[in-house]
Amino acid sequence: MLVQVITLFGEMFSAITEYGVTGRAAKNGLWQLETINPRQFADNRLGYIDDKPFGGGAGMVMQAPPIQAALNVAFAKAGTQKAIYLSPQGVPLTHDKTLELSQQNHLILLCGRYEGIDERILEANDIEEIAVGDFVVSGGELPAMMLIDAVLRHRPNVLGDEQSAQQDSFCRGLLDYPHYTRPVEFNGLKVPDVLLTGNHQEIAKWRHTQSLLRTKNRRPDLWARYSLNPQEVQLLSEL
Ligand code: 9D3
Repeated sequence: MLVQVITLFGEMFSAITEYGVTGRAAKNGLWQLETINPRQFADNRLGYIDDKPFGGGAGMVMQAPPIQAALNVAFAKAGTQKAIYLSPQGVPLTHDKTLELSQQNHLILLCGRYEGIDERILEANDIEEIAVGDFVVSGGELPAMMLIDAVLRHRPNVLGDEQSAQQDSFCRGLLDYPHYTRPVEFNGLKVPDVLLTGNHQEIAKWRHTQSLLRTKNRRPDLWARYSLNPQEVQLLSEL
């Protein structure tokens, strides 16, 4: 998968090209990152690509021409005209969306800084706006890295055989159960007895129940959409 990112801060992306699961996947040739700095298309020697907003107000806006030039470079290489703009005004990123994007062989991501980009970029191109949550961060780079990481987890051979994206709890619509490892006692706190019994069926039931209870208590939004099967109704009735 070729991921092209239009950003003023390409160096930040070493977080995903050099570390962890995504870093290993890059080393194994499962994906590659290319960053395009719109500064190289600035109309001035200093590389400024931002200007004051028409209509006034605080902050600066990224100018359309250098962004369009960067997009055109990416479009030509990818052979597609679709791009994603990471933006606080976007549709929130979901598990389903990351799965859909993982089917593509190219991704083109556009990261804003300052107050964002000139709106005409969005009017003139086939661009999807995606946000990562209802909170504010300082630019599109961290959200883009979250998206890339989440997408790559769905690609073949990115996760080891132990793990798999299908085991990730969100694809079942429930939160994960709690995990424990040695020592058996820590700060006077013991590992739940059932996990020490070796009874795999009872352990699976306990974990499933924990997932249900956590989802119900912490994520009423997920719980409302979740439909319990008869076995799960039984598990909850046993409490
Ligand atoms: C005063 C209006 N603010 C918009 C909510 C200004 C503003 C804040 C943060 C403009 C741009 C940004 C930078 N944020 C992102 O680029 C961003 C983001 C986010 O802040 N939250 C959730 N998802 C995303 S994706 C990109």
